Amino acid sequence: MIRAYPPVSVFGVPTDIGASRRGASMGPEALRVAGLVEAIAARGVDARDIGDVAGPRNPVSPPVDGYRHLAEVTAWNRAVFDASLGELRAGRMPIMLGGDHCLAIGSIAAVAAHCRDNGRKLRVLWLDAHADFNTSALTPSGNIHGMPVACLCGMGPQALTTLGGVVPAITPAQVRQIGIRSVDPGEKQLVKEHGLDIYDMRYIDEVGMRRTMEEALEGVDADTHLHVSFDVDMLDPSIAPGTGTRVPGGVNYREAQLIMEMVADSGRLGSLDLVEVNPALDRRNATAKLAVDLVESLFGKSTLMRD
Ligand code: 6HN
Ligand code: MN
Ligand code: MN
Ligand code: MN
Repeated sequence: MIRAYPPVSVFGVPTDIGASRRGASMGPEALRVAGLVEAIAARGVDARDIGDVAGPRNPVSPPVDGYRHLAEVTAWNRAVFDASLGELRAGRMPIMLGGDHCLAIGSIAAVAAHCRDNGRKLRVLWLDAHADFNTSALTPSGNIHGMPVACLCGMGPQALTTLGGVVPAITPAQVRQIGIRSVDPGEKQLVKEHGLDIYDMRYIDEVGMRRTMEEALEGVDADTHLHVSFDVDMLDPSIAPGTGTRVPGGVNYREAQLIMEMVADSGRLGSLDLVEVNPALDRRNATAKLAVDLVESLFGKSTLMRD
């Protein structure tokens, strides 16, 4: 299948500011070393590495009022918002290399703003072991990488919920979560209240990844911008050990490929986050290499004879 992709701009966000485990700050370099930009270019896409955005150092301090490093998280997310929106306005597809998952607040707020400006629909595929729907009152850790979906849906500190100007940036109805298997007790309640659409591991076990993806992509049409937010801890830790919050029982290699292949087939991929790669916990860059392999599929490389 021949598909045309818009030109791509890859940028790194070297910080672990939203996590308590250090090391995701090294994710962008690990992904570059694994050949991410070259792999996308090899798909016939105009792919450019525009370097890293900058932000404050990690002060490694305890949570205050339920948030760890709120001021620094805000600064990093402003930088991500600006970079993402700049690339979108230039007609390019932003690929944000984290960094931890709190950075999706900035990238998705930018995508939402861009979709509003252009009258496009937005669908967010949240690929993760976690729902990332905590609030300061519910969080067991104070880590803001456990809160981005809630923040984007208008629940969170004002500095983060207002990042893109319009509050909420997105609604739960625009989100589909896949691979989920670790949700905190209070978070579970909030997820139910807001009707977040979650395809958890049990659902994937029972109906299979093909039907899961068909359902997650239902309604995606020519007017839809598809944003994929890929937290590598969605993958089973046996194939993706290099990440800070590993949960057993994750998505296997073939299921992950199928996710990416079906997104590619939709032809609607508009932006991507690649987050939570932690080289300090990895084995010979295996997790970054696997992420690159999956991104190739996202850009239409099929393991079958469909190229
Ligand atoms: N991630 N639910 C846990 C917390 O601390 O809120 C884990 C969050 C992990 C976040 O992996 O992006
Ligand atoms: Mn996450
Ligand atoms: Mn996660
Ligand atoms: Mn592949």
